Amino acid sequence: MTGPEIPESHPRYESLLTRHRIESGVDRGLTSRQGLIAQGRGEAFDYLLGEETIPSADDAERAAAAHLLRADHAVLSVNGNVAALAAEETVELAAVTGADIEVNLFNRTDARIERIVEHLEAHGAETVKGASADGRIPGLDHERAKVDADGIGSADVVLVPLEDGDRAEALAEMGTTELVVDLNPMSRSARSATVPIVDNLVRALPNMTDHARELIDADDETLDSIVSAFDADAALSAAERRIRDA
Ligand code: PTJ
Repeated sequence: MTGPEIPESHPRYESLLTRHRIESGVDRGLTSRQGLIAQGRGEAFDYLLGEETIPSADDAERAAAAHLLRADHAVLSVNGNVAALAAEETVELAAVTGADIEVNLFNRTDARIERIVEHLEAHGAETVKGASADGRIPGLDHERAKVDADGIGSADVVLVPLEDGDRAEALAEMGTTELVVDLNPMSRSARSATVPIVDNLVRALPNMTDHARELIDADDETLDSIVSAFDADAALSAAERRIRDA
């Protein structure tokens, strides 16, 4: 997976490894070619953030874990970049929090949905939604609006990593609590989120799983207090400050 050309001693080894995973995702028909562009944008922000989980992102990941644990019906949305970068980590977070997994693509094709479902199953997912597409996100054109009625269509909490701003806003307008992972604190996706997580997906998901494991026996009162103590505007400002001061 690493490719022989990346020595572990390289100072940006992790970043190059992540890039290689996206390339391989495109080659395997999991990731769209636009996913390469999204990756490049993400890398630039991650470089400025110091390629680490900043304290405000850790707080957001804890708040997101609390939301997932107290949800009636949580769904983790998976696109082509998420499948290539963090299939196993997604399956693990779903297992710990009891969330559903749904493949939900911006550039939707049935073939890519099918490949991503198989890829997630190969990484241990038992049920993966997204193929039936019998629900709609209101206010979007046909292909981008498709969701499963018993998945994202009826979820009270949805985790949407690396989402297009238009769709993130439309999802938020459905009244669902939206947890967004996006390295750009100025993106419309991050700004429309209940919990914006300004961190690389490859760090954010395992950290959310760690928080969820730690909170698994917490009572509703404790989870509610973590959720209400989280301040989305403060988290976005902290990330923007870190980038500007880089
Ligand atoms: O697989 P599909 O068809 O659903 O398409 C998915 C992409 C990602 C191509 C689509 O949603 C898209 O075009 O997204 P955008 O508008 O390019 O936005 C992607 C956002 O994610 C940008 O703000 C990037 O900075 C950010 N990003 C990229 N890589 C990561 C990331 N955020 C967190 N972790 C990353 N690894």
